[in-house]
Amino acid sequence: MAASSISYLHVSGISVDFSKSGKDIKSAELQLRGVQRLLGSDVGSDKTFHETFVPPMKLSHGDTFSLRFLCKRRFPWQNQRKDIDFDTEEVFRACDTREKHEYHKLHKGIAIVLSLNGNTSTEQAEPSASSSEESLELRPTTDKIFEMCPQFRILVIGKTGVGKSSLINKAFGVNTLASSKERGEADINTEFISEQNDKFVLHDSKGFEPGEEDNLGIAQQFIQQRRQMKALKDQLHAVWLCFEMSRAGGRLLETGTEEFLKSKRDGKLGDSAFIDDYLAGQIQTHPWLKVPVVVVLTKYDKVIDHAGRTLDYSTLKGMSDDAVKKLIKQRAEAERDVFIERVQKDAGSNIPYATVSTKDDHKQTIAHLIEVTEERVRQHVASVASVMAGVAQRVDPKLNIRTSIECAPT
Ligand SMILES: Nc1nc2c(ncn2[C@@H]2O[C@H](COP(=O)(O)OP(=O)(O)OP(=O)(O)O)[C@@H](O)[C@H]2O)c(=O)[nH]1
Ligand SMILES: [Mg+2]
Repeated sequence: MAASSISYLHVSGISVDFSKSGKDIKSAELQLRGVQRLLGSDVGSDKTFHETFVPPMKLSHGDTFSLRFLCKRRFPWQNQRKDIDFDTEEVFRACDTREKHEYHKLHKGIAIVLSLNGNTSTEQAEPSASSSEESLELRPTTDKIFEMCPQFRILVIGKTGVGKSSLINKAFGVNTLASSKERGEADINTEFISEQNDKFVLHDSKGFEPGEEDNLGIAQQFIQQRRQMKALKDQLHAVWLCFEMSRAGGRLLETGTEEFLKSKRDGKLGDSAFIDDYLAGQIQTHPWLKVPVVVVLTKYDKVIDHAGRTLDYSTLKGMSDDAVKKLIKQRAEAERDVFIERVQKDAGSNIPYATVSTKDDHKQTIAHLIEVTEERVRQHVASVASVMAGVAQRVDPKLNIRTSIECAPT
């Protein structure tokens, strides 16, 4: 079968081996058609990591597809980013010629293997079918999150007008939220329950604006209280920390936000000194304590608009529309990277993030945020299950101390 007859490929996984590169990679980011995926949460001492994509990522001809590595250096300020571009057509050809559907790439000693779904080679481009499939693929789906959580409880933090309600509406398809308290009394403890989906519970915090510093302590205490609740349905399954880049750009983050991110990085979101005494050293790494915070950069369409409006048109002569679009995208991404680097300075480089827009032509950004969130929720639910199993077994005394502290009611 000729490569040109393959309309798209499914990329179902990636393996990276950097043991022979002399580099120390701490995380990676895969970019496909402007959608990013964080990789490397399991970077092992053997200097390899693997990631499986469920559902697989769809790769079409002409897609921009790249991998970015963040490498550790001796000093944090020497951290380095390395970008590797994939030649999409080469990936298609590899799938066509290899018996095993894999694409291998070696870049300065870093061995990368993409697993490609074997059943894609005979799929024929059918314009109407492929466009409906496209919209299906891009339709954000939160089904898996609701399957994992008997009740999905999310805390959304962000300034007034940042786009929290619009985002919740788009992502979860809920727009009428009944409050557990009388109007006017709403605070972070108020449960907003969706009238369309009673498995969805929202807690809202207006962020840590100057003059509202108390909100930081309140949010930390709230997260701590929820973490210690025994029933999975009462726990907090995700925190979305929302920023509007176009408004925050150029300024430093508010002190409260910085502190929140630092406390997240240090595993200290509400941890008591009592736990610190007992678990010194282990606390940072225990997954139970990894409050699933995702940094959400809202209204990304405005960042793209701004990047377009501020182009120097005299330099664009002779460029195709596609080349100009690519340039605008690169400028927007550069702005995003500056912002994210600032956030990572406080939160650590492994903080997951997503850029979103609620505009209809940016649906894939919401789908990506849901994917990132789903991954974190899965880790959280699995760690709760393992701690509960530890309590039930009462085998390992060290584990017992840890689990009984963690499960203790407030
Ligand atoms: N351009 C653009 N506008 C957006 C986007 N999301 C929301 N908005 C607009 O931003 C304004 C504020 O959005 P909301 O969703 O009400 O913001 P909020 O964070 O819930 O605000 P509070 O409830 O006051 O805390 C509305 O006019 C929205 O239409 C987006 O992705 N792009
Ligand atoms: Mg709102």
